[in-house]
Amino acid sequence: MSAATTRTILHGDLDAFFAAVEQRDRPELRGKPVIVGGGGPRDRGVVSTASYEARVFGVHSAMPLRTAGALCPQGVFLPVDGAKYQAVSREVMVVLRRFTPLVEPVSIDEAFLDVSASQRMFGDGAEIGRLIKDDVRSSVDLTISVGVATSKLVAKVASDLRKPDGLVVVPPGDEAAFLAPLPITRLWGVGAKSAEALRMYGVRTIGDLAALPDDLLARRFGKNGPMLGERARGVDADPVGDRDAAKSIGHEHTFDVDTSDRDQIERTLLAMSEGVAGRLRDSGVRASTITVKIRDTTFRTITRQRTLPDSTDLTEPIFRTALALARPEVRGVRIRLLGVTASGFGQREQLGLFDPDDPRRRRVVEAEDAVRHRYGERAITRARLVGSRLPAPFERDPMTPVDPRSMDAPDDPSASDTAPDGTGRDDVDGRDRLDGTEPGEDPLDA
Ligand code: DCP
Ligand code: MG
Repeated sequence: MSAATTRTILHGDLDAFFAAVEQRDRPELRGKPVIVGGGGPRDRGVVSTASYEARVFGVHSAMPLRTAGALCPQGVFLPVDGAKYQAVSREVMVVLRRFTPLVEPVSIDEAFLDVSASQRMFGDGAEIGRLIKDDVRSSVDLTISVGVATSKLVAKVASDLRKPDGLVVVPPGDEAAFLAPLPITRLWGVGAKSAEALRMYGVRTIGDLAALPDDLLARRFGKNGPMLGERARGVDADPVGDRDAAKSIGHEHTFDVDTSDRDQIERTLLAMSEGVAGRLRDSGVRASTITVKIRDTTFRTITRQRTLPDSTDLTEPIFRTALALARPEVRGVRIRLLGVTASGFGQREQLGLFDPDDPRRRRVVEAEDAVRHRYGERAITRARLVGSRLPAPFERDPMTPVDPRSMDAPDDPSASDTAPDGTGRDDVDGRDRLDGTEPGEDPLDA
């Protein structure tokens, strides 16, 4: 690879994130097996995460809490404090942005960084990895494992290899040799189904996969097959920040029956504004532009947009703006579909020199977010929305995007983009969920 195309990519992933935050905040829990998720060892939910002390007993994420209780009866079981972890996550992302503007958060506790252009200022990839680890420790008192490589794919595998508190550097040119001895399941995007299918060809390690002929891979895995082979050889040109697709966050609703009822229209706008504001807060961004979309019974579709004087992540200004935009357009018209979208994002931290919002109001909103994260989107409902039968918000949160490069076997239902419950949210590996319940299970149903 020529110097011009050699990139330096870091992947950072916090260690036992939820449990580590709890151990940080309650020093008496340090060194103890801590299990975060649901209500406790008799709860029907699942483990969100376990401290490394608890992992020794075989406890891991997504395991039923009752199983964890049986394996580790001396474990300290704690509920999920989603709002707290989101806040810590944002602080960590701010630390990462000190080293490069090219930061791509992948989930609540991990991100890719392209530091190719930062090396003159901070040193080489390994040095930046060390600096990040030191900075995360001194800023938020947590450990982060870091992988350094020439691609996102290899950096991600590297960060996972020496957890906790790892730093693994893969020099340019060593990618294929580094990956070769590792089990195939370490390769990002190879799920259980693909691993099973590959086992039929005698593939156990990434090196075994790299040696398979492309035409065989194409026959078995379709158009993604040859890409699988390339990735096994450590080839991955995907740029950092490329899927910062969250340039906007929006909700749409199609009425069961087209309506001109003003109250129903306004309640729908309120519900969608609320959903959009919650997603903005979860993502740590504020939006400065609000767009409404209106489709009438004849399918005529218009959009109306307005830029706010101050960017926001709160329901009220979004709803007020949506209402002002929609009101003149919906009068006397039968409406089929409504949408509310927020765009023009800035990071909350970067805008946060002074907070234009009432601090008490913000505390209330944060408390609501905590309940929403724990019990689901519908747990807090404004009086005006009761009985409005609106669908749960369906848009993704940019902090926890689905890996769009997931290349599971075509017959693997987990490779589908749409969750079985039709919400479009990625619950496949539970990363999107903060409440420690089973996918599709209603936490209030316990
Ligand atoms: N999480 C969850 N349910 C899962 C997986 C994860 O709720 N099935 C949450 C809890 C984790 C956090 O996401 O703390 C980050 O996920 P990781 O996979 O990075 O796991 P950890 O950070 O806990 O541990 P590790 O040290 O292996 O990264
Ligand atoms: Mg982690």
